[in-house]
Amino acid sequence: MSRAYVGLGANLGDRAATLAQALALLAEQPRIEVVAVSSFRDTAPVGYLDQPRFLNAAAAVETSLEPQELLTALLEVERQLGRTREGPRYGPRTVDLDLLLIEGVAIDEPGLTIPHPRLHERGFALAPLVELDATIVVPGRGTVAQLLSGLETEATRIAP
Ligand code: PH2
Ligand code: MG
Ligand code: MG
Repeated sequence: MSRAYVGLGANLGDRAATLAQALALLAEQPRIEVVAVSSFRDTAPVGYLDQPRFLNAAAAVETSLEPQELLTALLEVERQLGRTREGPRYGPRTVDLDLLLIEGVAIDEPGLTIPHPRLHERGFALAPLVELDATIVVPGRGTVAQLLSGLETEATRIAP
């Protein structure tokens, strides 16, 4: 069994209902057990700014799936919730499930990079992970708590 962390986001429609449905569908997937869920956070959009605010969360899962199979299961949940992929990169979406981390796993292949390549710089992904377990390590970068506090320091610095 592997412990993995999934990031969830939504910024169209009833965001909280969508995240709740996504978590329920995730728990229904074969060989995936959802063991913890963070609170839902309202966050400012990152990367593509002209879009509604997001609701973000994270889930800890135990799985016997291989990484690529786990990714396929996340895409299946997105598909079940009617996710389409038109529109700009980083643009609005009814639901987004991202494979953020798998304990002890580093992969860099086309279509699958673990840890998620932008996790360390995204407060909306780090904050729910800190809530689940502040000691989670992003390989080569530090704990999620260290990474998040670095971002907050940057954001609140006034001078120089
Ligand atoms: N997801 C993105 C791009 N920007 N911003 C926030 N606040 N939350 C997201 O989940 C998000 C984003 C691409 O997946
Ligand atoms: Mg995403
Ligand atoms: Mg995604």
